[in-house]
Amino acid sequence: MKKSVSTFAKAAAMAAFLLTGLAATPSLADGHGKVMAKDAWARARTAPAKVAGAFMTLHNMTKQDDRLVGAKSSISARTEVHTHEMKDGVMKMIHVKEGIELKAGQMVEMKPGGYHIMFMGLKEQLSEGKEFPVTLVFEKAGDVNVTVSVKKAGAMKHGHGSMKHDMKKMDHGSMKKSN
Ligand SMILES: [Cu+2]
Repeated sequence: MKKSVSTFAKAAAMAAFLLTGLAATPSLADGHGKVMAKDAWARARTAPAKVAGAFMTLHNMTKQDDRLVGAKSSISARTEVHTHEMKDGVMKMIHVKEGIELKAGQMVEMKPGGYHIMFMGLKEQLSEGKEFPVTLVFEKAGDVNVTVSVKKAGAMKHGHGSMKHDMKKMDHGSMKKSN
C-alpha cells in the first residue's frame, strides 16, 4: 500500500510539474523565451515607389544565439535583409547574405542608415496608416511574424536628418563584427 501511495505522490508531482509548465505558457505571448521583433515601421511614400525599407527592433529572449537570415512578405516580389555601408565616400545598400547575428539576450536595432528589411518590386503602395505583415526567418527560431506600420514621412525627422550620426554609431556599436 505504501508503494502505491508513493507512486501516487510521484504522479501528483509530475502533474504539478506539467501544470506549472502549462501555466508558464501564457508568458510566451509577451515574448519571454522567444525571438521577437517589435516597433516595425516603414516610411510612407507620396509618390509610387518600387522599393521600400522597414525598420524594427529585434530581441533575442532565448538562451541561444540566433541569426536573422531572411524575410518574406507578400507586399513585394523580393524581400531581403539589407544594411548601409560607406564605400569610397558613397553610401551603399548591401544585401546581408550572412544575416544579422542576434546573440542570446541581445537587442539589435534596425534603423535608417543601417540594417533594414528591403522590399523590392512593391506590389502595394505604402500609404500612411497602412499595416502589412512580414515574416522574419531566423536560423533557430524559424519564422517570426511582425506587423509593419507605415508612418508619415515627416514624423521620421529624427532618423532622416541624422544619417551621418547613425553611421558613426553603426561603426562603433551596433554594426555586426565580421569575424
Ligand atoms: Cu536596402
